[in-house]
Amino acid sequence: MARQKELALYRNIGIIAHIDAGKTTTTERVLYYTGRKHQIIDVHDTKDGKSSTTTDYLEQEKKRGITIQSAAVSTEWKGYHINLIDTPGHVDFTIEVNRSLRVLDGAVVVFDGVAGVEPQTETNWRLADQYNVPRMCYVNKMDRIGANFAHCVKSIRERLGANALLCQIPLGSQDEFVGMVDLVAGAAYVWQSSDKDSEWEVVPLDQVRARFKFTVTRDDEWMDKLPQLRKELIESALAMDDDAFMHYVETGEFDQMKLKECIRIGAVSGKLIPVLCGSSFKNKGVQQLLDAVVDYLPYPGENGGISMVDLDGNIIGKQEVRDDAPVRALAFKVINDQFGTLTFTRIYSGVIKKGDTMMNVTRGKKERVGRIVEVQANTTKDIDEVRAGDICAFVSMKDTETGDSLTDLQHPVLLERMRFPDPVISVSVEAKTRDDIDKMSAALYKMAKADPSLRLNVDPETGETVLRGMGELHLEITIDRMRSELGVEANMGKPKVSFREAFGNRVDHIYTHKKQTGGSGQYAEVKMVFEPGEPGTGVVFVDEVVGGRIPREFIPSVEFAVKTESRAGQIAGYEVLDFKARLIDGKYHDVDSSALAFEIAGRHCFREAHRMSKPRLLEPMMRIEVVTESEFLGDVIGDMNRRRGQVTDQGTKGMQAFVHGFVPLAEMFGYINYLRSATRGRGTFTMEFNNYSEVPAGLVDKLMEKEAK
Ligand SMILES: Nc1nc2c(ncn2[C@@H]2O[C@H](COP(=O)(O)OP(=O)(O)OP(=O)(O)O)[C@@H](O)[C@H]2O)c(=O)[nH]1
Ligand SMILES: [Mg+2]
Repeated sequence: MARQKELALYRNIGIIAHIDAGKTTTTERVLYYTGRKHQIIDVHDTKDGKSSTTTDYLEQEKKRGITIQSAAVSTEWKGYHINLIDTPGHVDFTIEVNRSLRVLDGAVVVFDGVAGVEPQTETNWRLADQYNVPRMCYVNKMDRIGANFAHCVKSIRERLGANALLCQIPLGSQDEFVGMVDLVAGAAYVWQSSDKDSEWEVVPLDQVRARFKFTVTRDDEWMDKLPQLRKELIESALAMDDDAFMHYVETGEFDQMKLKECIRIGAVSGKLIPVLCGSSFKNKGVQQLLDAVVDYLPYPGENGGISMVDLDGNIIGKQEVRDDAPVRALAFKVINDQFGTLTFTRIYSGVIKKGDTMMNVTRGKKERVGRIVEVQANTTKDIDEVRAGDICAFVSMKDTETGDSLTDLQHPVLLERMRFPDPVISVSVEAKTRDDIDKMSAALYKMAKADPSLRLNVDPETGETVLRGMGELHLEITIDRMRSELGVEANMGKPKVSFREAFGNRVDHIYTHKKQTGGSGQYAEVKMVFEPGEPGTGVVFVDEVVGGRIPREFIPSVEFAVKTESRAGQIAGYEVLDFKARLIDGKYHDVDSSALAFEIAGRHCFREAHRMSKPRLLEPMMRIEVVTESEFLGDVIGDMNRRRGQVTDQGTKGMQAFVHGFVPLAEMFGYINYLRSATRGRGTFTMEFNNYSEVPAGLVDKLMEKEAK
């Protein structure tokens, strides 16, 4: 079968934002206006458990009114094929944003028109920077009391450092919000009502000032500035094309198509960030947003191909997004539900047909392609083949996990890896009933497989099961989903901080493993140097043995020993981060040396060296934002200091005050209760992992004692 739709008619788009900005509400409108759904369900209508929005369908999402996992849906708009991923805003589920951005070509960043840039907007924006994803901004909730477009644009420019290109200006705000001026088209769109099927009237730009008068002064002032704003838009956009720009400067004329083309060049290259506005809830601006997605965000491959890497992650080449090339695909999400396993996959090049066999290069295993489906609103549609640029789900794949590279059998290669965030908090988990004991480990294993930001450990000595994750909510939801989806009930212990350890000083150490038991003995000697590394450098093993002082075949055993042993440091068994281990010399015996003997020597050498190095304990340091009424700010700051926190910034945000700072996670359990009582319920906070920082020497024992309880 030939290609049905050319690549230029594809858009793979993510919706990202801070919690509650209106991503799911917007997605729901998109599905309605693109004809995928015949009714709109609102997030707050779902708590009865009977209805759900398309993308928030988990019991936990409905109950809490928040998105927990990203969901991919496909739809059509004006002849374009759009794959859309609605992501969660809550920081505990940041893995979902991460993996979505990894496979998307463009993103719509949604803002709450009252709040402007919020902490997770910033985090997600930086993630999109890392993955090089072009984006545009949609200032939603213009109907809310306190909505302030100017404030939002200012925060987009200042806090995100974005070169915001104002393509739309709202017509009024709050209950006066009736539509928007489209500076590109040179016309305003005015809705008759907030009904989902309400039509909009097109008003020529030169009539707008005379026709609209708003009671909020700042809204009204925008109307005076329209001619100037349009001029600015045209100039900034045409600057992308020298000829068009010169022509405009000389004659004052420009071509409308050219203008859009220039905005597209700017947006696709990331030089310009188009800014739109609307109210998804009041059904204003969503169709225009879709038009802008099509007009300004890139099609697959428009920004270049996908990087291929060697086993160490070094880039070895780029694969163009083309059908007539080897298959290159990346699995980015695995869902287990009543239909079985769905493996969501982005295809970068080649064609995959039902019945094909692919290579999972990450795991070195073959995978047969049984069914291929496209997920639409509430159904899945079977398809026979997928091509370069597509996003689809494979049904019932056996071995493929998130982040795995899939290719054809003839041309295996790894694609650039996904980065997974590090879990900072842990809980012990205990099955509720005897019946559940056996089922629990299998169930938790399944949950952890689907969510790479979860880690599962079973202590071999005590048999205790420990689950690590991104935050209290993340772990709570995991346990609750295990109950509702897999029928296994468990109790969670008190959440604990996931500390880390590090080497204090450089240590040179020799360890000799010698054992004589009857017949053959064991003998291995290693001489190693351990040095603390810079944060983020990981565990580096260097083989510096010369002259065959240790036979080649035994060296991997030493490396293996150091790497596995570093998972439990000598202070209290936490993972040891960032160090370099150099194997510089050693001794062996022709008969008594073996891989096992060298492994044992490596393990002991690591342990003793770590102990001797004056090891340091590291704790997760969190970036926090608290927003509350100004009158409570003093108390909140005082409390933050008592929690060993450090304030970096404070100020006002609309009618409220905010404080930014860093606090150790160890001091933050139950913070929500403190904040509620200290601010009479009028304070909110968001907190996310920033870095690992050294625990002050005097506190190590106290913290470890607390943890042991
Ligand atoms: N007034 C107003 N409320 C809105 C608008 N859009 C969304 N909301 C409301 O804001 C709340 C959050 O909306 P969601 O769509 O769940 O937000 P989200 O960004 O998906 O949130 P998370 O997925 O949890 O991060 C809901 O109560 C919506 O009804 C809007 O345009 N105006
Ligand atoms: Mg949502």
